[in-house]
Amino acid sequence: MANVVVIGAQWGDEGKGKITDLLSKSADVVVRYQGGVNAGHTVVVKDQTFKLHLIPSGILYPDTDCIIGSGTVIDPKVLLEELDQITALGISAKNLMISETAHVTMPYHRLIDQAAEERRGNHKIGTTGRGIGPTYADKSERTGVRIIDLMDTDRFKEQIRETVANKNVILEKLYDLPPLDAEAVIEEYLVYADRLRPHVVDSSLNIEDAIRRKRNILFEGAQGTLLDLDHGTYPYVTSSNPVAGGACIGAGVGPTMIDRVIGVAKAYTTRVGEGPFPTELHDDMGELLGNRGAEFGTTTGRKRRCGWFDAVIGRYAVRINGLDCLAITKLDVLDTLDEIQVCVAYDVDGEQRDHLPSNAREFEKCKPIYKTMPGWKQSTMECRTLEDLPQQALDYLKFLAELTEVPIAIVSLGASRDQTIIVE
Ligand code: 2SA
Ligand code: MG
Repeated sequence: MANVVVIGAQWGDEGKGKITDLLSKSADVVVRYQGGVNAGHTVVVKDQTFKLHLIPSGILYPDTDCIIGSGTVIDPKVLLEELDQITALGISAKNLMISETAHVTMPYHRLIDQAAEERRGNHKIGTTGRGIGPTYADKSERTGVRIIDLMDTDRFKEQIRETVANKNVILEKLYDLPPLDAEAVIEEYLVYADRLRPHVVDSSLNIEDAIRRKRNILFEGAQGTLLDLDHGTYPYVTSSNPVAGGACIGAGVGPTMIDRVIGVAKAYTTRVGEGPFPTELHDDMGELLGNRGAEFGTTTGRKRRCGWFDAVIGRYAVRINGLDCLAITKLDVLDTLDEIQVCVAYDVDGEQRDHLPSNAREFEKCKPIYKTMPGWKQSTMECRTLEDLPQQALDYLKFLAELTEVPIAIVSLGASRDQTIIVE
């Protein structure tokens, strides 16, 4: 398996959780490299459903080391709730490591995220309200609180007193919100600090050690390519780098250490939050995909917008991430359809466009050019090899591979581990 990066090739929720869970079986180390508790992975093992936000799904394997890397932002309250949830189910968290250089989401980040969204009115980004943007903003501004600061009680107290005083000006003057009590914040977070302490490490050393020992490392992306701060549909993006390159920065490894990049894409497309989405369906078909695919946000429960597969986005994801192959998930959601549409290019004022525009306003003008494929109208949920698939389903997959110019290595046909076809 070697060192593999798994990323979302669309707008997140592609089913990376399931794919990383499958690959974790052959991984010795799983690393989360960006994002925070905005992420949500649902993993189903033996009828038990796990909803994970920060902890890599590799935690379900007893011998796999799990690292929450330095490029992530950590809300300790949510992380500890997650730890309690998994330990209550009898899963050990002894292999969980947290990078000391990851940034900490504080109560003012959450408040500012939500207040700023409200203030945006019609220009909402549709954030998860989990404080992600403000935590990364403080990191960039060099006023952030890192895990290492949280571990140093005296320094933490000093830092929080100063920071809360500054944030209170924003909360009170800009958003008309009550100020925070720095001492209460300190008290709350020092309890979290004590619980997290046994997990805190200089994670780049652990990763280096794993590389030297030729252990298999899986870098697990959160969100998706089009939500990338630099390469997504800005400003309708998250504040981190979900693309494959983000793995190097957020884990602290050089690009020469990465052997393979796998992109996960749904057999159709979904998006949660605001922003352009050319193949979005506002009709019964959109409803049907949403219902059959159970398209609700793992973190916020928000209804996901649904539409057809968009090969322009697929090609873009291949380019930006250097994808070696695709994993196509939720193919079974299309099982009942007579016909399936695939967007092969865009039409902008009568002209064909084969590439994604960098400007969200221009992207809004893109109308999908569709190719219609016949449906297979039978269940694929029990298929375990390519040969088991109906011919139309094979043709559909073949067409997606042709359009994106990468092979399809994995096909997923349901939430459980066994509902999977491994092509290679
Ligand atoms: P934020 O909160 O600042 O990261 O929001 C900015 C944009 O990023 C989108 N975003 C997501 N999109 C899909 N899935 C995400 N995770 C959860 C899930 C979302 C949920 O797995 O379902 O439960 O609602 C995720 N996280 C961030 C967000 O919608 C904004 O468009
Ligand atoms: Mg998700």
